[in-house]
Amino acid sequence: MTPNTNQTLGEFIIEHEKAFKYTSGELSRLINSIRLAAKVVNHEVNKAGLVDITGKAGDTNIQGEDQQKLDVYANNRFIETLINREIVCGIASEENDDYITIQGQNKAHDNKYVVLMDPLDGSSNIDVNVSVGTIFSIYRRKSPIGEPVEIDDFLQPGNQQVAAGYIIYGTSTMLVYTTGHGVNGFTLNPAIGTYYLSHPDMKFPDDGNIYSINEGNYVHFPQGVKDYIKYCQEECEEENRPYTSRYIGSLVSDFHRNMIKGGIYMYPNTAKAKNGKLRLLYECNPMAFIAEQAGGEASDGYQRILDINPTELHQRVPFFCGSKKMVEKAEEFMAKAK
Ligand code: AHM
Ligand code: MG
Repeated sequence: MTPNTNQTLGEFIIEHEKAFKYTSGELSRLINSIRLAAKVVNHEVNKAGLVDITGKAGDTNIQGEDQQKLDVYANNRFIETLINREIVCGIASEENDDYITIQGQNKAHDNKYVVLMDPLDGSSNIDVNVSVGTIFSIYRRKSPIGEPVEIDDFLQPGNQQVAAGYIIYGTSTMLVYTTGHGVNGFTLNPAIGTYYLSHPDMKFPDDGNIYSINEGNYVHFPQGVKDYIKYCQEECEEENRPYTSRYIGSLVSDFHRNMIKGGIYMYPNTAKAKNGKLRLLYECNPMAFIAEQAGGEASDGYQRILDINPTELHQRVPFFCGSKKMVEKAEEFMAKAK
């Protein structure tokens, strides 16, 4: 079927709800709620440069309202939207210590999905006008409907995800998501507030020549990563090496570029950070699900990210994600140096 680039995200969701026979439309409504909250957050992120004019974060503005830091703002907007629409039974966020239990109508715990999210990833980049993102991950609860959610509803391996996606607040704002049937990207037309299908069926090139890693941590990297970086930098005309190094320091942006152009993103464990920096539940699992759905791979250096059994909400994990051949090559170096 030729993709219809005039199709809006709303139309796409309805069409695919029919095609994939989502049971009750609940997942569609949930993605719709995320789409809505993302528009509100986008509006605020776009004004970030004006904060100094209207009052710094933490201050009170002219109307007497508190100016919030943007990551707190984004967190509140997503949580409020999901709670108000009574669309999920629980939320876990990188910004909250514990998960949130949500009661539906009549104080019943009758919704079936939980959402895990990083409401504004890479937020340290906002001050310098670099793209940031929201990452979300959706699971079906394991506890019985009608009961309050439990920690085990959130501690599910990534291979149980029903949907995952990200919003990139970039030169244009995009929402990219998967429900396990490929990956589609929608670009926001800010004039009318509508997302259009701009990147249908997104695919990671099988191989690539971009590597993204914070090389400032080089001396603390495991030997396998040092060896792989050396491989990336070596001359080899047939294999298009040396590769190009590109690191924005904003996971969503680095991932998005690599998915379009072909590349690998790495945040390994270091001598200082034994499990790396990124969070399994809010960052790595959703990005890994998207990567695999786009034909890429995601690993902790030795095993598939999506098969890791989480033990705690804010668990960190080393992350290697991108074009299949590149991730496999990095794993090869990790195994050799073990
Ligand atoms: P955050 O969730 O505190 O924003 O941290 C996650 C971010 C990623 O977006 C990015 O890839 C990474 O941290 C950059 O870390 P570093 O500055 O250590 O390279
Ligand atoms: Mg983050």
